[in-house]
Amino acid sequence: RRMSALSLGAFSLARAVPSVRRVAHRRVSSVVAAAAADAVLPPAHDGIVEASSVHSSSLASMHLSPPRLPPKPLIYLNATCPFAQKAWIALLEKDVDFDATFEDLSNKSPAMCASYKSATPDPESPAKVPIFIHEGQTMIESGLVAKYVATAFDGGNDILPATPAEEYAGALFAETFNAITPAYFKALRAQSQEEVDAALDSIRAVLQASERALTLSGDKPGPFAAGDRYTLADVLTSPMLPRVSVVLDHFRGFQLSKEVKAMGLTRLEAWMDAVMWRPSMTASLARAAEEHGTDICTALIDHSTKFVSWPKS
Ligand SMILES: N[C@@H](CCC(=O)N[C@@H](CS)C(=O)NCC(=O)O)C(=O)O
Repeated sequence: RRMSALSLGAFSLARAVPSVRRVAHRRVSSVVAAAAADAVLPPAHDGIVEASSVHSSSLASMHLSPPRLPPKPLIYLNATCPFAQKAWIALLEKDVDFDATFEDLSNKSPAMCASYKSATPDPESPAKVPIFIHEGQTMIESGLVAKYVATAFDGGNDILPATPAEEYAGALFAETFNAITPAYFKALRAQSQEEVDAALDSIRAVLQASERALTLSGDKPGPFAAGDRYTLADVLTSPMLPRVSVVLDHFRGFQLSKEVKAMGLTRLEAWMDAVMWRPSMTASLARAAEEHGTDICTALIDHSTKFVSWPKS
């Protein structure tokens, strides 16, 4: 079974993803093309190329090389990994000019493995995406990378919380909502209907608690995790939405938006719509589908098949 359309409340993956396809293609694939081309000399930034080419013959006669520009930030991604998408969304939100390498996780590149090895405190850990390299520093762990990106780059949207109160509200929501991740993997890895049902009940409890987290801080405005501004808390939570929605519907018959509606979780429903329509979300999903060579629903389902061994197909 393959789904071509999926809706999360007012958000429809089918509607949103094709509409941003062109933008996503231009933005991210030019980044990837640049990554392939920059092995010798990174593409120059505004104006500097011209300046150095004008003088290249005189520089050559003086045995000088044109000035080398620092390489762009580089991220190792996997198109359909939810953790990688957190770091990816942060880069798109901050409008960072970055190179991206998409990894096949069943056949990781030696460069990715070497980068991970150089950055992990755990020498036994398999290499994982995302890995981010900026100004000579190699960084791992999606939450840390997303926070680094939010802090280190000036451009784009300011996604840092503006006040300690905003930071607290966002973090409370993120901690609460992210309990969905282990429950999601339990639902996929379940070996019986009882285990599936227990995992789905845990997911319902997380959704209920997430609604409470959104309403606890008094009359804080929505629709985002920390209030009326999109912040890191949204970056660190929203990538699980398309997975829970598409993949659990496909394998376990769990319909996220229907459940949220039936449970009357109106703040959560508004949050889901707001974060799913974010251009950084739709663009990264569109690019992921393109990289996978399918529609986004098929891409997410294919990524997750490896976790499901019951019932045998
Ligand atoms: N805690 C890590 C988890 C990253 C992770 O598990 N990435 C998966 C892909 S979704 C991976 O690279 N797995 C490769 C492997 O385990 O061999 C983070 O948040 O960055």
